[in-house]
Amino acid sequence: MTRPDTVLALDIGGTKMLAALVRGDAVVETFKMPTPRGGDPEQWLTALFDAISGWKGRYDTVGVAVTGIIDDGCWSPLNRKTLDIPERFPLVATVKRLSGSNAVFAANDAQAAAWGEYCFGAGAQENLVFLTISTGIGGGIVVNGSLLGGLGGHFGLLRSLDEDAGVLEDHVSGNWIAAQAAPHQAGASAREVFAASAAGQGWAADIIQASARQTALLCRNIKLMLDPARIVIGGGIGLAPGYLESVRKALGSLPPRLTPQLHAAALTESAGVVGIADLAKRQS
Ligand code: BMX
Repeated sequence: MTRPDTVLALDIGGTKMLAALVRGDAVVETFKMPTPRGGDPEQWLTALFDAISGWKGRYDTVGVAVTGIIDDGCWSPLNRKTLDIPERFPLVATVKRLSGSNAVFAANDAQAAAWGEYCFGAGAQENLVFLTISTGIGGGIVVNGSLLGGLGGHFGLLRSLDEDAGVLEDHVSGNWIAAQAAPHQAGASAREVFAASAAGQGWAADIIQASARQTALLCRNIKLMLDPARIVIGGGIGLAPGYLESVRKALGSLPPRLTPQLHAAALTESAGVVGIADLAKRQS
């Protein structure tokens, strides 16, 4: 028997794909698999729905949060280094076919997580900016109870005046941390870099501090641009042991009025599925 209050929520990021059955802020059941590095979204989604085929009949509405941008139900990349997908993949139509549901809503992953934290997590119903420091850097902005859509919050794609420097996330996030570690520990993942730092490896601590300094500068600039009551930080890097403290230290001594108030994401990796589930229910 279908539970009308149960939503199938998918969160597809550059590193992992998470499927969850969600009721309000409660995650009832989950399934997680790595985001394949090859193939295309059609194959990835087919594999994901095959894996959760036992959930059929337990949901009506489907919410899909993805890294990248959604326009008219179609999914496109903004930074192929974060996830290399074709332009304007027909995401909503594909999920409708695979799920058998006609109530499918898609949004950017970080915007969905921002909404989840605003409604049920560390947002406390105040104006907030959410940052996920993960494969890339994603963001979401909630102002006066409304979530900004479209490109809103795509802080990872900010550029400096140095045209050759590329985009911000290519100097901060998980992909960058792993690339910086290569000369010290071949093939090390960002998670392994944090482990090496915790084990006293100075090279690893230096990489993490360099990332944290960039994130701190981003938070200072967000405070000046949007003056959110709080900046909620999530993502595999953002929630890694010691990272948020490193960002706070890197803020340095700012006048209190200019100091961003940083909070760890309360919903951790569930923020995206909880947020997209609520957004999808509001649309259906
Ligand atoms: C990139 C961009 C954003 C995304 C952010 C975090 C792509 C594919 N993604 O800036 O849309 O929110 O990365 O992505 O262009 P994640 O996979 O780290 O959650």
